[in-house]
Amino acid sequence: MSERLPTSPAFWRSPLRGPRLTSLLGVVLLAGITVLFVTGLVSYAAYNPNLSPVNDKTPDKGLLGFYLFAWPTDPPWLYRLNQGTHVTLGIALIPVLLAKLWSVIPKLFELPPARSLGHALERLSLLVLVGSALFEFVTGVLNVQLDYVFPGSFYPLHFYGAWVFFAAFVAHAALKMPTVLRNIRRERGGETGELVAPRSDAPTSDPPTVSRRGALQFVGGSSLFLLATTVGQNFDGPLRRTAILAPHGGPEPGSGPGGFQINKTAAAVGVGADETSDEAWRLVVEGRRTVRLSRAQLHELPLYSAALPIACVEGWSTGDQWWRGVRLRDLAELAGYDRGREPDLFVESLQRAGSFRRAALRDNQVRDPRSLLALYVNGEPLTPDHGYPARIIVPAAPGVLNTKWVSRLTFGDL
Ligand SMILES: Nc1nc2c(c(=O)[nH]1)N[C@H]1C(S)=C(S)[C@@H](COP(=O)(O)O)O[C@H]1N2
Ligand SMILES: [Mo]
Repeated sequence: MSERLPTSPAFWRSPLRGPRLTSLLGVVLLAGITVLFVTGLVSYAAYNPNLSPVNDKTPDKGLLGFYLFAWPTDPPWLYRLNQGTHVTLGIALIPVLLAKLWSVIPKLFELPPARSLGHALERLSLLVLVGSALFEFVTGVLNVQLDYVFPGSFYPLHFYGAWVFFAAFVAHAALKMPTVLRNIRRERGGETGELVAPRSDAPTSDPPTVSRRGALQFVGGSSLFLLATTVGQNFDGPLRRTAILAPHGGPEPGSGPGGFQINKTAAAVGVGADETSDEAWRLVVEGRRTVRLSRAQLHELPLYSAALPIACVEGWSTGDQWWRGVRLRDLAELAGYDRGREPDLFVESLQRAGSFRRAALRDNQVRDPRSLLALYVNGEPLTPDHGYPARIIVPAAPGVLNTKWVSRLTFGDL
């Protein structure tokens, strides 16, 4: 067999590639990806997907939706922590994933394709594993960096991809665990950076250009670099500016009461002053009865304050902002629902096109006294970019449910 073909073991000449490296990287990924999977499922539940078809256009999750639960409103930083962990960890694991793929590349090209049925299944599961892992990392990063480039919706793609991946991952980890443990125990000598004798699966290695320890340090260093340049997007002030690799989700917000991160500006979604002025804008509240309110009339209702963050699915979040406005449960009462019997809520924005102009909230979110139709933030009227004249803010909810430029609230069971 020619040495120039990738199907020949001799084609892959790095002596670093070997069971110990593969196993160490595998253990790191086992732990990291388990956290990614769990925080991902939790994040999906936070999005109220089964208040369909409003929040998710592919309502029928069937069996895979078995675990969905009503997302709580406490603690208020719940989504912020969950999503910050999911995105930051996912980005930091990229070098580990790439190194792991590099370390097993020869296996993907092995000939003959299958020696037995068992071997065929193992290779098939490896293909599914590699394919779906790449799919999840690529869709996740694209979503964060390029702002929902997907046809249809990102959520079902990433959600189904995660389940395909996890099935292959569990099978793979179970099959490989005995080998992993053996490799890590047997080759302790490798820890000093010495290379153990060439193995039979790397018969014609080139001389090493870095030690195995050097390679691991490179991978770990790359991970730490990504972590250090991403994690700042979860904080305010100078720390936020360290997030040089994170997309800032919009223009620099500047300073002052509205000086915190903006997802989409009013200009970007075509919401103009002609529609938001006090003369033009009316809030329509529907339910058992319909009420139309101007901004001045909203001020005749009791106003309350709540300190709550904005936490985006893309992994950035702000610290607590001081919101002030009308309680959603008071508006439910205006729409004819008794206190304590608040229904779900469908929210619509002035925005006419694009994503996130509508969202559905669950009854427990409507009932929480901190859930507001906010008119003010940090002591000033909302800025146009943060949703003037009125926006939703709900404790612990993903940013995407906090609709800006609200025009209509429809109370009722969804
Ligand atoms: N009408 C409307 N509301 C919206 C959005 C939008 O694009 N249009 N973006 C949502 C998303 S994804 C987030 S993270 C928050 C961001 O709020 P902020 O821009 O005030 O920080 O607003 C939400 N509300
Ligand atoms: Mo968002």
